[in-house]
Amino acid sequence: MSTNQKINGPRLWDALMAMAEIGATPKGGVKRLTLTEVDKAGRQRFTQWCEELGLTMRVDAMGNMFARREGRDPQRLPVLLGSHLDSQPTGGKFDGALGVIAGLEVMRSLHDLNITTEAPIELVNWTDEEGSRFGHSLMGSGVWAGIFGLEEAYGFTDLDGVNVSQALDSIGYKGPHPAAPFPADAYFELHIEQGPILEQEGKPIGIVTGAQAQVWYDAVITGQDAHAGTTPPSARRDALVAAARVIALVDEMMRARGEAGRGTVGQLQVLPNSRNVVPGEVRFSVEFRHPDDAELARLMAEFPQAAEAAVAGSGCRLEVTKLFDMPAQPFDPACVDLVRQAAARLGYPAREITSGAAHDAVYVARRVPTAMIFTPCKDGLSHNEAESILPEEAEAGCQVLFEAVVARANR
Ligand code: HGY
Ligand code: MN
Ligand code: MN
Ligand code: MN
Repeated sequence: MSTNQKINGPRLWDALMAMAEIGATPKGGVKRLTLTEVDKAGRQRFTQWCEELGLTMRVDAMGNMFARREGRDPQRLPVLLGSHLDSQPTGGKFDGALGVIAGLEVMRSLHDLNITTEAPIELVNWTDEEGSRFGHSLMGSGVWAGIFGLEEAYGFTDLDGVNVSQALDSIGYKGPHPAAPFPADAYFELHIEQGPILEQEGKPIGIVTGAQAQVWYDAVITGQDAHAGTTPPSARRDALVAAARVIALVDEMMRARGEAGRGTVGQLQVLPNSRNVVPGEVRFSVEFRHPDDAELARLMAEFPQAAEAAVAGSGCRLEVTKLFDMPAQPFDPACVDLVRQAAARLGYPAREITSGAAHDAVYVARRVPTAMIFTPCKDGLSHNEAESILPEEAEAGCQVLFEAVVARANR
C-alpha cells in the first residue's frame, strides 16, 4: 500500500474475480473466446458496472466498447485507458481483464473522490485482442486504428467458417458508431507482463517503452490420404511428416537468434486425422517475433524458401500465406514519462521493459500518444490457465494507472 493510495484494492480484486467467473474453466482459467455468448456475458457485466457509475456507453461497428466520463472542459480530447476482455481458449484470469477492470476501478475511485478531471476519460474494451478465433490479433483496435479495413475484418472467418460480421450480429455488438480513429489525447494500458522479468527482478511495475515486431503466417501442406497398412514409404506423400520438418525449421530459426528469438507453431490441424490413414493435408500457424525490425525482416525473407526446402522430396505441396506483420512499436516518451513519474511518486520499484507480447496499445499508438504499465505474473506464465498475480500487484498497477491517467487528463 503506497502512502497516497487513491484506488480501492479489495474492490478491484473483487471485480477481477467477478469477471473471472464468466467463462471460468475447471483448471482456474477462463475461456472467453471473442464474439461468443461468453464474451457477450463479459461485455454485459462490464456495461452494467459502467452504467452504475453513470458512464456513457458507446459501441462501434467492430464491437469496441467505450465508457465515457465527462471532464470539466468539453473541448478537451478524451484520455483513453483500457484493454481487452476476450481470452485465449485456455487463458488466464488477468490477461486483458486486468487492464479493463483496473480502468473501471480508476473510474470508481474518481467517482468516490468526487474528482472531475479537466479532460474527459474513456474506458475501452477492445474486440478480439487475442486473434485466436479469427486469425488476426488486435483486430478491434486494428480496425479502429485503420490497420485493417472494416469490410476486410468482417470477412475474417473462424475454423467453422463463421465470419466476424456474423459473430458480431450473433451477440448484438455491431455498434452504430464508426470503427475509426476519433481524436483522443492519449491511451494508457495496464497489462500483466506475461513474461518472467519483473518477477525475477522483484519489480512491481514495468515502464513499457514499446513492443516487438511480429509476423503471422498460415501454412497448408497437401500430400495424399493413403492406407497406413498397404502404402510403402516410396508411395507415400505424408503431409504430417512434411509439416514436422517445417515445424522443426521454425524452432531452428528461432534458436539461431538466441534468447531474443521467438518462433512458434501454435495451431495444427491434421486431415483426415484418422489413426490408420496417412495424412493428406495439414494446416498450421507459424509466427515469428523479434525486437529488431531488421532481424524480423531477415526471418520473413528466410522462412518461405527454407520451408520449401524442408518439404522438398516429400511429394507434398506447401502453401504459406502471410496474414500480417507489424513492426516494433515505440510508445510515446511523454506518456511513458508519466508512468515513470507515477511509479516514482508512489514509491514502487520499477524498470523499463519492451513488451514481448502484442497489445491493443501497439495499434492505438499508431494514432494516439500511448504508454503501457506492466505488473508481474507468477513464473511469467500467461496464455495458460495457471496464470496468476497477487492482489497487491494488481493494486500497484492500478494505482500507477490512476496517477498517469489523471496527470494526463489534468495537464
Ligand atoms: O499474441 C499476443 O502477443 C497477444 O497477447 N495476443
Ligand atoms: Mn492481452
Ligand atoms: Mn493474450
Ligand atoms: Mn496481448
